[in-house]
Amino acid sequence: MIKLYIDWISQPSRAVKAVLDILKVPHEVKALKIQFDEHKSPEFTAIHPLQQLPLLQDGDFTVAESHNIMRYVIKQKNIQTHLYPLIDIKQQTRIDQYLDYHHTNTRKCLNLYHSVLISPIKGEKVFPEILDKERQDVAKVFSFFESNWLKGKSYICGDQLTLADISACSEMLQLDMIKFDFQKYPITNAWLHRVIRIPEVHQAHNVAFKIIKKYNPSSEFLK
Ligand SMILES: N[C@@H](CCC(=O)N[C@@H](CS)C(=O)NCC(=O)O)C(=O)O
Repeated sequence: MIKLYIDWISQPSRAVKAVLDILKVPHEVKALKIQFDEHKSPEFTAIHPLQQLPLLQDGDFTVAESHNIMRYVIKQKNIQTHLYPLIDIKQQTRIDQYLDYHHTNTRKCLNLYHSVLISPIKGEKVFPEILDKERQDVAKVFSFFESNWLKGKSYICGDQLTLADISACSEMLQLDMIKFDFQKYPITNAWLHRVIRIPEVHQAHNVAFKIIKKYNPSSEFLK
């Protein structure tokens, strides 16, 4: 059976887990804790020298990179799904366009989350000018969601849920742990609520919700 190595607090890990669950692909979860350097163990390093999660193992074939893992499973198992339609090259290309954008744009949410929540826990100094820049980066991402990715559409690539939404939702929701004001971006906020209500996506965020409950108990996403 496919093995999926994840950390529940890792945004790309949660996104892959939700996709495998939606597609009902049998798999065994191997949960590691980055916090305790479990992804740097000799055993894990032997299968993935980059020491990053998520990782998928299909027999002796190893697949890294969250978006690549999602596409691999769909192509390998020839799954017909609107998440990434194998028969529609143009829609695939649209989805890939977002997924490529994600790494160097939406993923910047991670930096702000890290500076606000993780750095103080670790005793790391956060420079105000860096924090300012991270806030600006996130504001730019959210503004672009309002004005472009979600403009006139229910989902990033049209009227149906795709891999793009699941990846983006997992990344952006991490900001709920630092009480980000999602209501400043009403279109994006409504879309986030729509995506997180999907049972498999919600379930993949169980651990994230525990952290949200701790740091942001009045979060709208807990209701
Ligand atoms: N582009 C990668 C990003 C993977 C990534 O950054 N994973 C983080 C967790 S969210 C990780 O493994 N960090 C551990 C480390 O770099 O030491 C993907 O989409 O899978």
